[in-house]
Amino acid sequence: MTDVDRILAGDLRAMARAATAVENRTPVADALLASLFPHTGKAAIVGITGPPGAGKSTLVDQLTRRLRSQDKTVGIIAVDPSSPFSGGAILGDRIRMQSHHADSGVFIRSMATRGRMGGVAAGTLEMALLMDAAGRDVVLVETVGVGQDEIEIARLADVTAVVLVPGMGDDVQAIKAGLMEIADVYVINKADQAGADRLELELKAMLQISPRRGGLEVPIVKTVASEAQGIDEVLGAVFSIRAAKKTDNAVLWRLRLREMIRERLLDRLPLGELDDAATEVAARRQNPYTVVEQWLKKCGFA
Ligand SMILES: Nc1nc2c(ncn2[C@@H]2O[C@H](COP(=O)(O)OP(=O)(O)OP(=O)(O)O)[C@@H](O)[C@H]2O)c(=O)[nH]1
Ligand SMILES: [Mg+2]
Repeated sequence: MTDVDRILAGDLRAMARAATAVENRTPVADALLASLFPHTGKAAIVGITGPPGAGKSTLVDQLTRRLRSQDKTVGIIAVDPSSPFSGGAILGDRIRMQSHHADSGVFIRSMATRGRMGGVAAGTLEMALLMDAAGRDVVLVETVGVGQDEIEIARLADVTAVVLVPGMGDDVQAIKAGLMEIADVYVINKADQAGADRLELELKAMLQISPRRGGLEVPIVKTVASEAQGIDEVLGAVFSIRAAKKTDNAVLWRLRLREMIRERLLDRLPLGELDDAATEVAARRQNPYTVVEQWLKKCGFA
């Protein structure tokens, strides 16, 4: 039996080996993923994003419980934006997710972005595809919506849920425009706290002024994730959106292919050679446009 066969059969140890190869971006990973690819496209890949502390991990945990009670297998990818110097976030998630560790129906991996913009999407997509090929019914991808990463997540997820909480100051105005653009469904978590109704009204008003492109309705679901309230409603919304969005696949793949190319180029190109030039540019002895142009030429892009 090859590793590909083992993964297709859902073998956890083979999956874990492959996941490590994907994390380390070894050539083995690409070969493996190429063989697995024809077997992907079945899992529901769901992005869960939103501001720090909104309750994303709690929601992922509850969604997982509910899915498991329906006998669905789950993959969880926690994308950790923290730098190697402040890697606290991941630990909290790991501890919270430990309740699933004895359950072979839940496969959990975290991906560190290590501060690399754009780096998250390719590796995370590949991790999701690995779980998809291994027969996971649903893959939940948690990212913190603080920068570019959540936009990247929308490119790899079939459905993106943006988790918001009441009392975010000027509420809707305070929410990053980027988060608003990618939401297929809004989850107002911590609905046990004051201001949930107001936030819902503001979101509805905002959606009326600027509806989602493509004309799909963007549902708003209120949850108290810590009390397992609203979980079925979130799942219901996610699965109906996924069914409605299916035709978007070519559009998604166009974005994904661009991202994969960007990622592989960054891996292969001698970026280190730019270090000296960076010093020169910072001192205004060279201009960045000429530096980039010359470097691209040197790399074979005439
Ligand atoms: N009151 C209330 N607290 C909640 C609810 N959901 C989660 N929490 C709490 O909010 C805190 C943050 O929850 P997490 O699930 O870690 O939030 P997160 O969005 O994953 O946080 P980061 O990954 O660090 O960005 C925890 O103390 C949870 O117990 C809720 O519905 N109501
Ligand atoms: Mg979290």
